[in-house]
Amino acid sequence: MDQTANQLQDQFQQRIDLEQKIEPRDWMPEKYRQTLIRQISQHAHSEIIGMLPEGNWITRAPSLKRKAILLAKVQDEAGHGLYLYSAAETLGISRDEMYEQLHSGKAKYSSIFNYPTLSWADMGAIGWLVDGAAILNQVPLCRTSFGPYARAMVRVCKEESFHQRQGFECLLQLSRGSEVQRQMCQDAINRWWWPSLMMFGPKDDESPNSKLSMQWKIKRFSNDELRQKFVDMIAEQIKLLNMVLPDPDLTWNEQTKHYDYGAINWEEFKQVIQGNGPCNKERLEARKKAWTNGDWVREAATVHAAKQAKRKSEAQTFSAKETQ
Ligand code: FAQ
Repeated sequence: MDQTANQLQDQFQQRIDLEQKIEPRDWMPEKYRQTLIRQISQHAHSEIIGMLPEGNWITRAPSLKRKAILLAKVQDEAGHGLYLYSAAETLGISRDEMYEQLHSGKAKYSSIFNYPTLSWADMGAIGWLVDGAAILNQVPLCRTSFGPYARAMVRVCKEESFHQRQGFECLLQLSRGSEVQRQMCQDAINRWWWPSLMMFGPKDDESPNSKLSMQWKIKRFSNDELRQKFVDMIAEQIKLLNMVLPDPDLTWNEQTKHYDYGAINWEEFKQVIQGNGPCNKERLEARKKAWTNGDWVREAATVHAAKQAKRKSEAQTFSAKETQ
């Protein structure tokens, strides 16, 4: 690396250390740009694919109130995807390229959305556990070093925390209901608990991206630190539901002041992120179909925009002539 490149790298790291935000037009190492494109686009894909498991229950919500809440939540996730795609675009990648990476399987999305939603209680479990995990991971991202990502996350987090509360409230109702409702609630918790722990990513010593992401303050906490925070939070909240977490090894550790928990099935995680989870194929097919079906809309919008631009430029030429 020549001297100028070294100086640029040093200045860049100094700015990060001083907690200054990096903006799209600032100089940045190519690896920083690529890491952000990877993380932000995968985050955006997760929000969009994340609409599918819950969308599955919109027509079957048990009341008008629950249907309205679920519709609003799914719509919020679409909004999160759009802010995030926009933030990634500021790094020089187009939205079409990002979709292409998703559809070809090159880009990942969160493992959690490859599990099926089998009962209404899953809507509560997703809100409480999945959005709960998402918030713990995303609140620190409001302080991430890249300005557009940090700013997008502020609104996302406000909405996610509302989602989590509605999920908990949904499960609370079920937990106070009939025996069948209580069983549904416990069953949903049993199925979503371990996949939620996997959302935080591999163990720290097996997380190849963490070192640089922490140095560049893209990530503020490690995968294991956030996972532990989540376990500590949920192990307390579940007491209010009078339910149990499906982990016989979950115990309070007086020395560490944290909950110890059992072994995560990392082989399952690996399989899911390699495309072999229960719903991977179905999720990707649904996205690809939506893309193909949206072809005519994109074409019509492009033609409309070109017409508008032409009319605007003709009007400008006309008024310029008038004033001569
Ligand atoms: N699933 O080296 P690390 C939501 C990949 S949004 C799939 O530790 P990193 C809202 C990782 O990409 C949920 N892949 O990676 C909602 C990497 O592969 P690559 C999404 C995973 O980036 C709620 C490899 O493993 N949230 O839930 C997963 O430093 C309800 C090695 O991993 C975000 O995206 C996984 N769980 O740390 C919507 C938050 N974990 O790319 C609807 C932003 C790891 O090198 C309903 N992202 N991998 O091929 C992050 O904070 C980070 O990217 C981590 C992973 C923590 C996810």
